[in-house]
Amino acid sequence: MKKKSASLFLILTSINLNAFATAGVFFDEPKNNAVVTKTFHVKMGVEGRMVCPAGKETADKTCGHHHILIDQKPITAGGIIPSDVNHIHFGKSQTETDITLTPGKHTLTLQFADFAHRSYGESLSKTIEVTVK
Ligand SMILES: [Cu+2]
Repeated sequence: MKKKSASLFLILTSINLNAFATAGVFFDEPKNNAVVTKTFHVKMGVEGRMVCPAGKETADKTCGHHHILIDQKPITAGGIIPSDVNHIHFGKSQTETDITLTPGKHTLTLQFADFAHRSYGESLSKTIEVTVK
């Protein structure tokens, strides 16, 4: 009997660790180092977390929304994401958008944050580089 509960505990623990380990955000489109036109389509993805609208208070830390930071670093966990031309919020749960940039190299950082736009930190961010023709 005792052995049985120990193995059940191990199974539950590994399930929890797996859920934690797979959480992350990614760009479906464009790919890293892609060459893009001045206006290009972006598809945002998240694994192990849920996309929820901003402004609706929830204690659920698996809930959040996407942000695209242009030529910026990820925001430290807990930091509020500014709202300006280089910090775009997708508070209506959007997962796709079009972005227009000037020619040359740019970085795009996808940053996940909670209902109050507080960053979930670098572990829930992803940075890629694109070259605009
Ligand atoms: Cu936001």
